[in-house]
Amino acid sequence: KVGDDGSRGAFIVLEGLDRSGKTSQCSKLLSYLEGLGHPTELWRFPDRSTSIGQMISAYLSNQSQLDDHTIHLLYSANRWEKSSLMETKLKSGTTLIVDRYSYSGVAFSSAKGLDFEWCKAPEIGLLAPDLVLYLDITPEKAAERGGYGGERYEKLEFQKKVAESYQALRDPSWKIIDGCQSMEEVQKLLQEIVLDHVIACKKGRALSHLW
Ligand code: NYM
Repeated sequence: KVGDDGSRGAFIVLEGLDRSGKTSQCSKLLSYLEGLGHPTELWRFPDRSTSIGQMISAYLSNQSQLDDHTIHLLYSANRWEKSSLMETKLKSGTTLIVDRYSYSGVAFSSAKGLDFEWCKAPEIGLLAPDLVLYLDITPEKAAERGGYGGERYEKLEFQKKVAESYQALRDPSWKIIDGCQSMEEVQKLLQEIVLDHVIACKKGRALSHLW
């Protein structure tokens, strides 16, 4: 079985606005990599299964009110509480496909007006992904897709600010994928890039930390 040879898994993050197609693409990537025999798991943040995650979930569904700084730190704590397990999985050869990570944390909170550097600070020292895939779609296109639920943030005006924050966070290593293409076209592009990274990580590329 691939992964039993001491090589590590790849840490792959998908980012984008709400309704950019991340979640569907993540599950397709999981089937693709599993089909090729690469041990793979699908993760997402916020991870609503923990007690911190449940506080986040209550906040998102407007069942609780929290100060912007407080919820920001909870999102970060939710990543920290999972970080040692993530590292163990990666080192044991499992590739992690992760739906949102620290970039969502900074993009959404700074869109509310919180200081950009302050937003980045609690993420310092978390594992850095090997690859960030950004599904690029305009806020207007995302809104046209419909399906914004009743959750916080799912409003056109706010998503425009989130898009600007993502723009400020982008670095040249990100792969920007035009998210307006068909689901199949997007998936085909993602598969090629992801497979390259899975292979590079197997060959022993070192894990690093944010930022
Ligand atoms: N979100 C997600 C944040 O505001 N900060 C974070 O750190 C993360 C990981 O949670 N609208 C926001 C973005 C989403 C919302 O995520 C719920 P999802 O992927 O829709 O379950």
